[in-house]
Formats: sequence, structure tokens, C-alpha cells
Amino acid sequence: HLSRRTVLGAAAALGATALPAMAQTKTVLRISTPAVPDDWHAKMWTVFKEQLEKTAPGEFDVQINLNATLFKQGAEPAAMARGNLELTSISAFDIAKLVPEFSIFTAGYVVRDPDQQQKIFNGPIGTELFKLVSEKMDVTPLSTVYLGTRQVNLRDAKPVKTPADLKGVKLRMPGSKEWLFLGDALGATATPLAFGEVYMGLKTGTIDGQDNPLPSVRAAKFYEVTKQLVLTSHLVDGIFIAISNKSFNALTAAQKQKVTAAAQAAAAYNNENRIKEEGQLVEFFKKEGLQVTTPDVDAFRKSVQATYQASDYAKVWPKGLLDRINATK
Ligand code: KDO
Repeated sequence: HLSRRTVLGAAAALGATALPAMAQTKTVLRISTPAVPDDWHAKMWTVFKEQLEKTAPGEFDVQINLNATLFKQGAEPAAMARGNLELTSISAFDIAKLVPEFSIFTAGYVVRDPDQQQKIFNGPIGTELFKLVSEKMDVTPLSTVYLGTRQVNLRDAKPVKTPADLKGVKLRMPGSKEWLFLGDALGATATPLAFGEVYMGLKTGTIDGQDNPLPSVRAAKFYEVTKQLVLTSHLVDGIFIAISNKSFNALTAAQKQKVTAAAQAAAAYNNENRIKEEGQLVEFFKKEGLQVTTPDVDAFRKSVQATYQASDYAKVWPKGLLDRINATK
């Protein structure tokens, strides 16, 4: 059941004499994300909101909740299923819990770059998999957001060349088994922690490091409490702007089109800015005093790919999907 706000009651309460002929209702779209305000996938929601205000004036009440203040990280899909949340960005890891086929996108060194990522999800592979997502999660993905390429970020400056060098390193990962598997596959000891607790964990030393794309390392200020960036480039990460089917189906055809267009504009804004910033940040981190190194990426790739291929995850990847992804150019 959609939350709606009426101005009719307010007008009556004010003792207004001329009431509008019809109650003006706004469709409430609640958004929840762990993103920090200064990150591109937080700012993109303002683009979403402003575009809807232009294309559908007075029709939507877009409520943006950052820093996981409304729902904790990873709890968004369940909140949507219960009808407590209309919109969010879901990760491949969130999806893989309910759509195991999707775990191929949680595996390191599968997607090559942001351009290929857009082609994968805007083409037939995306159409097929998003159909499963809609059926099994009751949400509709509206656009694909490049979260960035994940890099290892450590408290100490001990050189890291191969996965063996991460042995025993307590590498924070978000708290689900799919994420922890990735951290372990890198050679580290994966340790679960919510995004909002990572800064403190690094500062106090309850964790030895974390992995995130460079723009998020900048926006969440992890560089203040770490000494080293190891450019493993282990995951070209994506999140998907998704709306609950119940909310989407309650919209008119014109509104569906406008909400979709706004989600695509938000993703485009994020992707453009994030890609640009990602290319410039190494210099920034060096100026901040961090050691930035490129390890033996081939060694990481081989080891991580072999770990996934030997795992139960690979058993449920649709036949031929990896080849189709690799052939997407
Ligand atoms: C993180 O917790 O490391 C992560 O990068 C995981 C993503 O799926 C996403 O939840 C992101 O955090 C948040 O949006 C914060 O940037």
C-alpha cells in the first residue's frame, strides 16, 4: 500500500475557504542508502529528485536518506519486500542472496571496465537477469550505476605484491557471505563490518584494511586512517537503482517512464563523475601521504578466478554466461 500525503487535510486545518476541487496527492518515494553525502551515488539521488520535480511537478515526494539512517546496509531489499521502502540501489551481492545466478557479478575479475558493465546490463544479459530479479525479489532494476573499481586499502605500508602477502590481514568486507568470500579469495582474512563503522575500525585497528573504489575512499575519508592503497582492481563494482514492484505498478504509464528516465539520468551523472574522478585520485592520495602501488595483478586475477571456479557459486552460473560476458565489447 503506497503512502500518500494529502494537502486537503492541511488546507482544511488552516480554515481555507477555497478548497481544491480534488485532493492533491503525492506519491512518496522513500530512498535508503549507506552512501555518504559526498559520494557520487549519494549525490545522484538529488539529480533523480530534481529531474522528477521538472518532469512530473507536484506528483512525487522524493525522500532521500543517506548514511544508512533509514535502513542498515543490506537490509534494503527486505524493507522493500515489506512495503517500508520504495527505492534503493542494490548491489550484486544483495541480489545474489536471492538470485544465485547473479553471483557471477560478485566474482573478482569478471567485468573488465565500466563501459563493458553498461553494455552487459543494458543488453540481453541484463534483460534476462533483471527478469529473474523482478520475479524473485519483487523489484524492478531501472538503471546500472558504476560504483567504481575496488582496491585494497591498508593501515600499514608493508608491500603487497601477491595474494600470499595478504595472508592474515583482517580485511573488512560488508557483512554477507558473498562479500566475505571475495575478501578470502584475495588471500586475506575477511572480517564483516557495516560501511558506517569502517572509519572507526581503521582508526582503532580492529581491522587491518578495507576494500572500496577510490572515490568512496575519498568521500568516506578512509585515507585519513590508512597508509597504503594496493591497486588490485579486483572488482568492477556495480549497483542497480531499483524500485519495488508494488510501487512501480501503482504508477501511471507516464509516471513509470518519468521515474525510469530520472533513474537513468541519476546513473549517468554518477557514472560520468565517478569515472572522471577515479582517473585523478591517485595523485590526491599520494599528496595525502599514502603509498600507492600496483601489485602483480595477474597473480591476483589467476588466484581469485581459480577460487571462484572451484566454488559452489560457479556451479549455479548459467551455462555459457561467463563466455557471453567475456564476449561483450
Ligand atoms: C561497502 O560497504 O564497502 C560498499 O562499497 C558496498 C556497496 O555495495 C555499497 O553498499 C556501498 O558500500 C555503500 O553505498 C557506501 O558507499
